Formats: sequence, C-alpha cells, structure tokens
Amino acid sequence: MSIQTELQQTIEDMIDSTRGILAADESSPTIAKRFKSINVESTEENRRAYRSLILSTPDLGKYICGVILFEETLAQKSDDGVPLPEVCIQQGIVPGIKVDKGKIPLANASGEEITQGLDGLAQRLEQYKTQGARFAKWRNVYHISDRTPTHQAVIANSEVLARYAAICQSKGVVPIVEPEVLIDGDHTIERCSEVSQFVFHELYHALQRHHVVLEHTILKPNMMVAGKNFAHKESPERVAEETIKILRRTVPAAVPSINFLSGGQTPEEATANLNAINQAGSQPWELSFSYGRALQQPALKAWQGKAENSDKTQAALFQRARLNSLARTGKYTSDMENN
Ligand code: 5MM
Repeated sequence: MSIQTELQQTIEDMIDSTRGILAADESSPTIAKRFKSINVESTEENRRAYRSLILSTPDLGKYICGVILFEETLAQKSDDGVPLPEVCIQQGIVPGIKVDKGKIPLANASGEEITQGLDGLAQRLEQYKTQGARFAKWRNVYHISDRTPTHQAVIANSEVLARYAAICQSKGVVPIVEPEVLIDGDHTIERCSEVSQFVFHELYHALQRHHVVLEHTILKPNMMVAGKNFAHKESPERVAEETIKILRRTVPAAVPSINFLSGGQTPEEATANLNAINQAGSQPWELSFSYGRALQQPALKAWQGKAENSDKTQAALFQRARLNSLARTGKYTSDMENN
C-alpha cells in the first residue's frame, strides 16, 4: 500500500458522522495528578489496570473511533492478556499515540513554552506502527496574558508542529495537530479569539511551508471560551458563534475534521458547547471531540482505584461518550444528563 493510500485509509477509519476521539495519553506527571485526585498511587500496574478497564468498556466503539494512547500503554496488556492497542482494534477503534515529549521553557521568552520531541521522531514512529499506532498527536500550548503569546512563541511553536506533521506523514501516520490556547487567566472570550486566530493562522502557514497534506491531518484546537477566572460564563451559543467564526477565518476547507479538546471545561460544558457548535449550521469540516478530562473525569471518580467499581467506571465513560456523540450531531439536551 502506498503511503498516501495508508493515510487516506486511516482518515476514513477515524472520521464518521457520529463518533469522536478519546484522549487517554496523559503523560506520567499528568496521570499522577489525575490519580492523586482520587487518592490512587500512579504505579505502572495502576495505570495499566485503569486504562485496560476504560478501553474494555463494552461497545465503546459505538461512540469512539480513535483513542490517543501514551507510549507506555502501547506495550501494556489488558486483564485478559490482550495488548491494549489490540483491545481498541477489536472495538473498531483506531489506536494512536502521543509522540511529543512535553513542554520546556522557550529560551529568551519569559513565561512561554515550546514542545519538544522531534529528535528521533521518525524512528520512534516506525516502532509505534509495529505496536499498532496509525495516527499520532502532538500538543503545543499558548498562554494568554497581556503580553503573551508573543510573535516569537507563536512562530516557533507553529514551525515545530508543522515539522512533526510532515515527519508523521512521511511515515504513513496521520498527524493530529493540537495548538492549545490555554483557558488559564481572566481574559474575555474576545481575547481568546484574537489569540487563537493568530495561532491557527500561523499554524496553517507553517503546515503549508512544510508541504503537509491537509486532507490527511486532523486539527485538535481549543474552543473560544473566556478565561476560567473571568467573571462571566459565556453561553454555548456564544462559544459556538466565536469558535466557528475563528475557525472559518483560519482553517482551510481541505482539513477533514476538527476534534476539539476540552481544556478544563467541565464535562457538561464541553458537551453543551460542542452541541451548540454543531447546531450552528453546516461547515466545511466535521466538528467532533477529542476530549481527555471531559470524557474521563466521571469515570475516574467512579473508579477510585477499586476493581469492585469497574462496572460503574465503564458506565460513566460510556455515558459521556454517548452524550458527546449526540452533541456531535447537535442532538444533545441537558436533561439527558440524568438519564
Ligand atoms: C489527556 O491529556 C493529554 C496529555 O497531556 P499531558 O501531555 O499534559 O500529559 C492532552 O494532550 C490532551 O490530549 C489534550 O490536552 C486534550 O485533553 P483535555 O483534557 O483538554 O480534553
């Protein structure tokens, strides 16, 4: 199979009109933080047990078409001894892998960060493919303050994200590009839009410079929301209006799918906002989800590190996946939260 055919096949398997992506690629410090919130120690066995449990949720593939895994998970097995990527495949879910190596301070740019992990990426991708991964994900972050993100940080991060995407495609791996404008701060929704427009615009320039085939990419952006410390919470309709406006200004129609991150929104907010986005009329791209916290928070809370809570844990994940699938077609209503 040619690389182009391979990329196209993965895109087709990952995009449909009712499903979305589960982000389960928390790096070691992040999963430790999530486990700490339920008083569970982050040991390799606990991480395996939790991820085995959620990926084995019966019928998860009804609502989820792709799962982003962390490197460690690719090599782990379910309680029944099945490799976890294979568990995904058996559910009709495409396994993918987070390939960035996290953020470091950007030199000479106080308070700003850059994501690392390009060195050796091509070789790592070859290995990940043998373990079942067909797509990859790389996350950049942008901090909003009165003076950030600077032009310097936006350009440097765009360049890295584009180079990652180009390397992935050269290896037949579909890149998810994740430029995350953070929700931290007390900024307005308009400020989030202003920053996001600049970030997305520069990103697509960089992807073009690096000859990335947009038809074989997925964008994973933030929605346009006010900072989490801003006094007023915007309605889903307002979030939808701003989000679509900024995406229409910056994201070419050749991109097949936009799968939002939840970025610190509550599970209910992330679902309601996605629903409003999908109710706002037809757009050039699919509009779906690639949530981490907004899908997993209720499941983690139900689990508490105890095997006797397995059914409750899977039911909680299944419920959020189902509601987000409904939101993905604009058919969610808040009274469904209680059913
Ligand atoms: C699941 O979290 C992912 C990995 O984060 P770290 O590198 O900090 O461990 C993260 O990239 C995630 O995929 C996105 O931020 C979306 O997750 P949320 O929780 O924002 O929907």
